Amino acid sequence: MKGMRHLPPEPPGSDITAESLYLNRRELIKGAALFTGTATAVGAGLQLLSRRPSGGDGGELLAPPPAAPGEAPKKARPRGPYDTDETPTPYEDATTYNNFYEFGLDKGDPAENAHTLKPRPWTVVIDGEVNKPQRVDMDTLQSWFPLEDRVYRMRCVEAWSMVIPWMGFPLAGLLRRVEPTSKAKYVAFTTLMDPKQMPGQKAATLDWPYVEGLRLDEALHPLALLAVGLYGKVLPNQNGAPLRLVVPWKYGFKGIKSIVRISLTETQPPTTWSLANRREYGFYANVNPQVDHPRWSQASERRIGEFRRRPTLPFNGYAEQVAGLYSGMDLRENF
Ligand SMILES: Nc1nc2c(c(=O)[nH]1)N[C@H]1C(S)=C(S)[C@@H](COP(=O)(O)O)O[C@H]1N2
Ligand SMILES: [Mo]
Repeated sequence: MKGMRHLPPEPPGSDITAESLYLNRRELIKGAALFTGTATAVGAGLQLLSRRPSGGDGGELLAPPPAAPGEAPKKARPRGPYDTDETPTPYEDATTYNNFYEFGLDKGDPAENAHTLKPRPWTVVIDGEVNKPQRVDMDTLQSWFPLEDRVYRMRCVEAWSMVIPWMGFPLAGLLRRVEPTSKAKYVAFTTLMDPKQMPGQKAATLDWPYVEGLRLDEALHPLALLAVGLYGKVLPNQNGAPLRLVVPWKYGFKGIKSIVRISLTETQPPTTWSLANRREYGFYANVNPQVDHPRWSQASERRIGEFRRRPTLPFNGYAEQVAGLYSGMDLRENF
């Protein structure tokens, strides 16, 4: 129903502040032990998740458990060229404070409701402007690529942020495998459409299924990741199991969850939040502290677990790697 469209698609500034303050208080109570625990759980996950049997219930532990208090921390893998050394957000927060409107509009809804999603068996279609279209089982797709750990900042357009240790493989590897034709200029992504598994799709909050897109050169950038896990575990349903996009220099809504289709196209594909409100959400959605959202400032953000707001960085701190993709473009125009 079009009448829903003028509702604020994402919570206005006042709600953001209130929710984040609540989380900050909880973090204080839980104390610092959890932080070190999640940080050490990140390493070693690569090999473990690679040889994991099929089927993910989201709770399956794929890395050694974090060191107990007093125990020497497990040796972490060396930091890769794309990793931030910032402290990962506690697992508990990254998996209970989510945006996944297919399961409800409140941050706690996805963790509570996403058990109805069945991430296996799962088929992914890769088609459009490619020489080798595929219709492939998720486990087969995953077996094509070695899994990598990537610790990325994530900045939601609502002005909160997290640091998440993902596991996945570069989108570029998949795209090269299917051989884009010379006509391919964009990559379009589609989330599962199934109101039985995703009850939020029964409501007209957004145009379903959720769709997203990237320009082909953006999609080929080594930072663009298809994630199948986080914190050394299989991706929980609420985080977009079994396959979700991560583009850390863009606002979080570009990171489409529970992907069933990846299509290469000649023209710029529609994207869900631009369809909902094209004045507020553009196609590019690069993190940009100089271009405010019409209803709130993007100059700073609240890192979940911290008290003070911190300045938001151009391209979410990845300018050195990605700014060249946009040379000559007006980033106010193409927000
Ligand atoms: N299919 C789908 N993908 C989605 C969303 C959604 O509602 N549906 N929300 C987006 C938004 S706004 C954000 S900030 C991130 C949140 O990812 P996380 O819950 O894993 O932190 O997912 C993005 N991907
Ligand atoms: Mo978001």
